Amino acid sequence: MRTSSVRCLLAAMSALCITLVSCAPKPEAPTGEKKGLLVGFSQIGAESGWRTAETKSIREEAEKRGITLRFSDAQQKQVNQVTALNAFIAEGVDAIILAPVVKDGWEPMLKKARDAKIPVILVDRGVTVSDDSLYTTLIAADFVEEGRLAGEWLAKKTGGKCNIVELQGTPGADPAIERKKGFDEAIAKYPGMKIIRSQSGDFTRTNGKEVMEAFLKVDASNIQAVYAHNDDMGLGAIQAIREAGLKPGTDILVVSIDGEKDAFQAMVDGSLNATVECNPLLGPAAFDAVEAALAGKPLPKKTVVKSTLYDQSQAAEAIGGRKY
Ligand code: GZL
Repeated sequence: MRTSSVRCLLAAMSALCITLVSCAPKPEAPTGEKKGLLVGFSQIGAESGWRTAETKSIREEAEKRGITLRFSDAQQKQVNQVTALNAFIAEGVDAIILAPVVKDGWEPMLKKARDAKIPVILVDRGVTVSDDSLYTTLIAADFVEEGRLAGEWLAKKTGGKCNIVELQGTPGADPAIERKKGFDEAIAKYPGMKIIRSQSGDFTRTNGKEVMEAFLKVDASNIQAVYAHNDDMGLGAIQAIREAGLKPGTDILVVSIDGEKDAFQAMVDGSLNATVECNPLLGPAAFDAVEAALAGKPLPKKTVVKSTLYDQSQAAEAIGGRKY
C-alpha cells in the first residue's frame, strides 16, 4: 500500500474512534473511587462482638462506595457522642450516622444537625424525641420482639416454671429497655416463671461475668435460668457458672440475644441454650439511607431488621454460615 493511502486509512480510523468514544456511555466510577461524600459515624463503643461487627460493616461499606468516613468511638458515653456530633457539624459533613448509646437527651444535638441541614441516620438503637422529624430514619431490630422470643422459648423449655436471673444491657439504652419489656410480657403468662434478680452488665462479657458471680454467691441453688440481653453477657455468665462448679446449659439454662459466632459455638458445646439473632451488618442499609436522604428521596421512619431465634438443635448446621 502507498504511503498516502496508509495515511488516509489511519485518519479514517481515528475519526471513527473519536465518534465511538464520544457516543459511548460514561463509565461508572470504579469501586473505591472517591465520590466526594463525607459522612460522620458516631459509634457507641466496642463493648461486644456484635458492636465490632457493626463497625466493620459500616467501615467496609463506606470504603466500597468511595465515601470518606469520620469515625468516632464514644466508649459507651453519650457525652462523647455529643462531642463527636459537634465536630462533624463543624466540619460540615454531608450526613451523620448515629448509633445512640441511650434513648434520651438527643433533642438539642439533633436540632443542631437539622439547623445545619445535615441528615441524621440512626442505626441499631432508637431515641426518644418529641418530634421525629429531628432524624431522617432509623434502621434497627424490634427489640420487644427479641425479648418476647427469648421469653417464649424459655417458657416452652421449662414448662413455664423457673427462677430466672436477668443480665440487663446498658441502663437507658433502647435494646435494654425493650428487650426487658418483651421478655416480661412473654413470661407474665406463666405464674411459675419469676425473675428473682436483675442487674445491668452493660452489654460486656466482663460485667456479665461479674454480675453473675454475685448472683451465684447469694442464690446459686435457686437459679434455673439466665436471660442475658446480649450474647457477650451470656457468655460471661457461662464462665461464672462453670467457675462455680455448675454446668451451664444443663444445671442453669442460658438464653441470650445477638447470634454471634461465639454464641453458636457455645450452643454447639452445650453451654448456651438459645440465642436470638439480631443482625449487625447494617453498613449497606445505612449508606443506602444516606444516599437516598441526600438525593431528597423519601425514607420510611423505621426499617425493621428481622430477628430469629436459634437453639442448640440448629447450631451445628448454622454455625458455618455465620458472618459475625
Ligand atoms: C442491638 C445493639 C446491642 C447488641 C449488643 O441493636 O444495640 O448493643 O445486642 C450491643 O451486643 O452492644
